[in-house]
Amino acid sequence: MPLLEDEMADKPYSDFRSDTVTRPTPEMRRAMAEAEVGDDVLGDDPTVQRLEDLAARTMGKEAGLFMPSGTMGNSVAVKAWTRELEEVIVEARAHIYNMESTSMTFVSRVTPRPLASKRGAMDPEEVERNVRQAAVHTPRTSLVCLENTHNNCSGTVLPLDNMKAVRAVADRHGLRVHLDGARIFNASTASGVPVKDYAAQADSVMFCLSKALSAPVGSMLVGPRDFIDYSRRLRKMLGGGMRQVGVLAAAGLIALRDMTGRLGDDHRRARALAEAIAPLPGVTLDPSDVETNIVLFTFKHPRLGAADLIRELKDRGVWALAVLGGVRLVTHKDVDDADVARAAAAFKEILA
Ligand code: TLP
Repeated sequence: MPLLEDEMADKPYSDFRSDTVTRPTPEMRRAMAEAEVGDDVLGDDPTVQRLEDLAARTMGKEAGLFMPSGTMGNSVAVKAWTRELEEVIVEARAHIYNMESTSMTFVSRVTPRPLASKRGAMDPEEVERNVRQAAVHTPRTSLVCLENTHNNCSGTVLPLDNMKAVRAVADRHGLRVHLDGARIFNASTASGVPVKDYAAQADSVMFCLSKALSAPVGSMLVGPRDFIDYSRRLRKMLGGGMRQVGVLAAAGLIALRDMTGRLGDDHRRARALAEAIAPLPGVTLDPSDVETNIVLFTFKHPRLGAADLIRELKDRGVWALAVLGGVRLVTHKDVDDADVARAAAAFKEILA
């Protein structure tokens, strides 16, 4: 297939596993081919610098840092904000706690303190009750991590008021706040709250270019300049110093400039898909809980397990993913209304 043609024109399957599966747009591929580059470890890559500036300005922070992945962005942020013998308050289903291969304990040697929540939003009073002072037996709490949208709560939007209340608790106790905003533009699209207003509740924000925004690789970490300077050293220590990485930053610039405006389509399709499958036997799902692009449901069926359902779907050209005891389908740039119709028909054929 020619390089710049629409790769998704004639697809043999509909891939709902994640919004990470999106292919770069033809504009991205062109920009990548033509990117002005330099050695970014030596501070010479102008395209990376443009992206880091734009990311920081977009979020209302002093500085930005291009990261190879969201996981590294979160790991570096936790490492930069904490010291050993400290504790981090996280929501119990948070990605940073459940799906980043224990990076918090492995890289930062801190203890996570997971708290239950209502659809991703921790109760600020509960957060306050769990703040601990250093003592001979106990770690000191130094950081709170938030996630917006909340992946494992079906892409729910963390309400701005909830974030403000947690921020107030953090301020009362001298804690830092890190926001895993992998899908912060989805949150903003769904709620109408500007991303800067969410970012203002956190000291640092990680957001992904490689998910709903369709860049092939990359995430951004933004925050105060001294935090970013230190994070740059931590990124190098973890092996994330990249050389002529302007070829990737070029796609990231397009992701940030051009790809945030279309997310409402993904949200509409996710809701339509949820409405089609919610009534089917075995599916526990309230379509009104689907606020953005993630449809996540528990599946209990007399004849089929979740793995059987995923296999049966795949046989019909519909790819879904098993996550944290549930089944997940995610909408994104490379699935359209026809893909949603194909998924709905496959579900009905298997379950109705
Ligand atoms: N999430 C991935 C998988 O890990 C499940 C996905 O397909 O949703 N924070 C959040 C909220 C995320 O959803 C993810 C990726 C990350 C961080 C990590 O980003 P990457 O995959 O770039 O390391």
